[in-house]
Amino acid sequence: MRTLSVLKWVPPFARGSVKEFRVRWALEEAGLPYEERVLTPADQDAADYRALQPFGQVPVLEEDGFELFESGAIVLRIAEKSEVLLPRDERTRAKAIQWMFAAQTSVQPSIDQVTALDFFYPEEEWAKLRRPGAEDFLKRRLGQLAGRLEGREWLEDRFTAGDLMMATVLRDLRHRDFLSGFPALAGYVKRCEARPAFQRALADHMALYAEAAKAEAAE
Ligand SMILES: N[C@@H](CCC(=O)N[C@@H](CS)C(=O)NCC(=O)O)C(=O)O
Repeated sequence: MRTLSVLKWVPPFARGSVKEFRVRWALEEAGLPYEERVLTPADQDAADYRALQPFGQVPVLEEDGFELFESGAIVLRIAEKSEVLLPRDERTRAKAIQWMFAAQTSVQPSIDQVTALDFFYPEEEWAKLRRPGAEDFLKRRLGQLAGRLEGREWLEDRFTAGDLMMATVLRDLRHRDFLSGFPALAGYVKRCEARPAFQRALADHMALYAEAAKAEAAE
């Protein structure tokens, strides 16, 4: 029995970016079935959930009485069970794990700076002053990553969990057209999104919010 914690409601901009999504995608790539544990805000605050995830966040993956939080740690655990995500060769595995860390620590922060301004502080004066610097830094990072992907299909010689993590990070920019300035990145994200496992995971993730989306459209 395998259960993934998910949020009952998130605002429209977050749909498709909630950190449980990358775990769903990894589970689909690995062919591992799972059920959802759907959390309300009260569930997130409840002592039993805080015991599993001290910050009350998703995802938590529960597997046969073993619980793990942090999406990166969970994806790595799943990847260790599937050659689709982590090659057997020890050095090739290390490279894939290197990219998982790079996505979360070298790329994600530059994206988070911009998305925080866009989603949470769109009109604040201080945010308007901060935006050009944050965007310049982001474009520099994207340019460096695009350099790596120029002429390559994946970050290494084949798709791995490193690509899965990098693609979920880059997708956080889809509300703006940053990637169109970097064709190597835009094409890379499209290739990742075309994977059947990605499509299945996204459909299941978005199904959670289908009712809310209908109600919002009717407003
Ligand atoms: N570093 C954590 C971050 C998890 C996280 O930020 N989860 C968000 C959704 S994307 C969440 O649960 N937010 C609800 C909250 O903080 O109350 C991970 O990657 O698992």
